[in-house]
Amino acid sequence: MTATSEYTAGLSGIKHPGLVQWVLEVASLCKPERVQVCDGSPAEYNEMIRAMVQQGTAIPLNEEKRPNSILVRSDPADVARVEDRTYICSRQREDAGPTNNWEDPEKMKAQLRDLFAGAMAGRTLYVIPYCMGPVESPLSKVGVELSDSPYVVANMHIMTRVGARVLERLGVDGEFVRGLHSVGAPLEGEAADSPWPNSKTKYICHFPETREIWSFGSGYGGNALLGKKCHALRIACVQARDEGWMAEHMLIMKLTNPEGVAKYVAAAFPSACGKTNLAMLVPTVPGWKVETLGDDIAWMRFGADGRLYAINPEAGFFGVAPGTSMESNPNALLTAASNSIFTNCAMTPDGDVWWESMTATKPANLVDWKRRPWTPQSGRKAVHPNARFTAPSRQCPVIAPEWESPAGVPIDAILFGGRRAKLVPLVTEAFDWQHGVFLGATCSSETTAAAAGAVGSLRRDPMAMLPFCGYNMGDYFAHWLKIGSTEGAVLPRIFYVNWFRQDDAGNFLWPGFGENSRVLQWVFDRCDGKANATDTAIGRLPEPADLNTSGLNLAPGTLEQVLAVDKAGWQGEIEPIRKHFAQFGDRMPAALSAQVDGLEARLKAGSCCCGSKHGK
Ligand code: O2Y
Ligand code: MN
Repeated sequence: MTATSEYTAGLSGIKHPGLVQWVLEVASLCKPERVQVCDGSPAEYNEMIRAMVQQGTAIPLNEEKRPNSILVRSDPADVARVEDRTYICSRQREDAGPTNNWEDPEKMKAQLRDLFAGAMAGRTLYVIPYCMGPVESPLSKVGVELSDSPYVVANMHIMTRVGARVLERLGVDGEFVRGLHSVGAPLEGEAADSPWPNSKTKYICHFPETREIWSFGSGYGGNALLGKKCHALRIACVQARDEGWMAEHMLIMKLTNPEGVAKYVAAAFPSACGKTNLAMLVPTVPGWKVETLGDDIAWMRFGADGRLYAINPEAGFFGVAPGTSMESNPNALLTAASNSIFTNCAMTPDGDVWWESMTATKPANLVDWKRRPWTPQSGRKAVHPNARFTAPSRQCPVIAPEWESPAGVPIDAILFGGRRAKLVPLVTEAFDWQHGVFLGATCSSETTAAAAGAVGSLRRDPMAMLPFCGYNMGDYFAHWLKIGSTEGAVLPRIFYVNWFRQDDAGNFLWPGFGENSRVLQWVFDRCDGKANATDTAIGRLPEPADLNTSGLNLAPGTLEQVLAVDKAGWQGEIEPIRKHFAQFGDRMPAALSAQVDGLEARLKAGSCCCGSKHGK
């Protein structure tokens, strides 16, 4: 079936002429077998699962152990985001900036049109109307993804709100982000489909000026589920700049103290720094409660009271599986107890999933993520390091009751962080918003496996947005500064945390996980004016006595080490920071360059400006 009139037949439920026209244009380019508009129903979800099982992509898991869940195994060469294939196609190269791959939009579209021509032959083109954020929230945004992958449809059902109610919100002329995705593997003749088609050619392209995404050749995660990184971060941050709000790579959590007072914290960490673990943390400090609103993305807008209100645009978690256990993150494990999709995990003989660190003892036999028999003696990992679970947020045992509040929640504190073995103290509070923006702009982390590429090297990852900022990062810093100077703004305090500092023998100094609640308590109490801090050259730090360490068994001197400000070491950061900022040329806000001068001056000044108590 290729005639436009036949495609039209399936689109009668769409009242938006612009959307109908676009779907028809795409269909006539990609030549799918048929077009199906997704309604977001459980029946449709089951149909996708059936299609994946039939294709050999998915295996249903044991109903007793993991109800309504499947295991999917990708092609071994399609396992993570592909930053080197990710493009920001703004008209001017400078508007993409030095941290993004850039191509001229018309040139890129011409190349993409060639790739997409006939790319969906023999497949179904799914029209996925989705809403990022609660459908009834003014802070939410609509997108439509056109994809030829049932895996994408099923994941979008969990990760976003899909279907008729979204089309309803869109009306006849509503704005929406256009996302086109194909696995790039047309079905020719009678040849059998592959369980996970994987094209050698991959392009993840963003056209921020026209709010479009074209993704070709990968079926995995952030490359294919276009609502997540592509829409909710790369395109949304451009919309946010234009409209005066913020789209950030941040978890959202609710902290409640023993007196029942609640505060909301948003936190940005580079990929795979334990954001999901922090979002769902089980506090070790008696009487404190942590609830989750989101684990990856926050959209924030000023409310009438001048505070920043955040929503989580997503409806599910696409979490890293390996390392997730009842010890490290019981709430994540419980969230994925049913109705979940597991990608590139191992399978147990009784039809459940397994991954490294899930249990203290390794199963005697497994089928690994590459479909090979595996035993603990195999001498290799059973699971890909970027194996994932896709699970509905509503199933999280500690989901905050207001997680879908249309108004969002008022943010009291913003945390930045990264994975640094040396130098960076456990927690530092910014002197003010501008200094906080400086801390965010200089975020750095030792890399992990969430993106394809080198593991273990240090990279600057401003506000954890390096792979996700859809425009020039210098302009992005300027936007942060502008937000801070908004009249009537009641701004969150900004902090920088590092759970990963090590001693000279390579041992972690801080136990992390639930013990991070001690740091959160200090953050909370700082916001309430109830905790002490001491001014240092790099910011305001707690003294060991200012942290609640009751019941914490740290070796003598460890707390001092994890909070130490190594002045000589920080002097060594000045030049790398200047170099990092220099790449943005005249787009770099002078106020942030002045912050480097300020840091340098404070470090040189010796003790005169350090060590002064900044009390409650
Ligand atoms: O999209 C992927 O393939 C994995 S990356 C990811 C997934 C969920 C949340 N965050 C990330 C990230 O890289 O930041
Ligand atoms: Mn992320």
